[in-house]
Amino acid sequence: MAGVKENFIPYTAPVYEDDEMIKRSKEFYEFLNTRRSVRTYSDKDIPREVIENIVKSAGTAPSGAHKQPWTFCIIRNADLKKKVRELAEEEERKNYGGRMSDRWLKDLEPFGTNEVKEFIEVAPWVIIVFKRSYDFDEEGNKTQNYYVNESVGIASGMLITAIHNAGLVTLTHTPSPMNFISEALKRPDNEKPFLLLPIGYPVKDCTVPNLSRKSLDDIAIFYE
Ligand code: IYR
Repeated sequence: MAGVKENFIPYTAPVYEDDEMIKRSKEFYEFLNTRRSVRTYSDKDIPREVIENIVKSAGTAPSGAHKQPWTFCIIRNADLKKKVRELAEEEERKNYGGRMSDRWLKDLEPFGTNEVKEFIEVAPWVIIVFKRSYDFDEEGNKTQNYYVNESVGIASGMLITAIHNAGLVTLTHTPSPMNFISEALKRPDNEKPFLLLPIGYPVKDCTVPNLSRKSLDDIAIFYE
């Protein structure tokens, strides 16, 4: 039949009245606005099922041609966390010790970051998000993925949101270069490390930098 596409199924999204929509969107914003990047973690464990649900949430992200070009490496093993920490710190020592420009180091001063990445070892779980630059079909031929950075960036945002929703905290750590992680986790050549996120509870008496967020006027332009 004209206009009916094969392989399509009916879909209905939840629908709310305007008042309810305003309330829900406001509450969700207020909830997300309580999220902070946390650098100091408690070692209190989190059930694996929570981590599984968080990662499944990230896996609902849209992706170019629905290729889902991501792999989430999820580490609880203490030896592996220690190894990743050591290797990350080795790279970060080079970054903070000269690879980053003076201006960059100055921009980071308010956050008090440095080459010490204790959170990788202390947080009960560490997720390393990999992007799959390409894939393989059943015959082993290379297949293409599309908008890989956009897709994996969106999935990572949803991962962070799911972590916050569970009442847990995280931080996006970007050790650079990250090739050491591929080796440590024995990942294949088509996967490239994208982000490292510790997941846990904040340490008791945790503090975060006193930051403010840009206002709506600063981030949005309406064309009505
Ligand atoms: N990758 C380093 C440095 C760093 C860079 C930025 I931009 C930050 O917002 C925070 C840190 C690190 O993870 O320490």
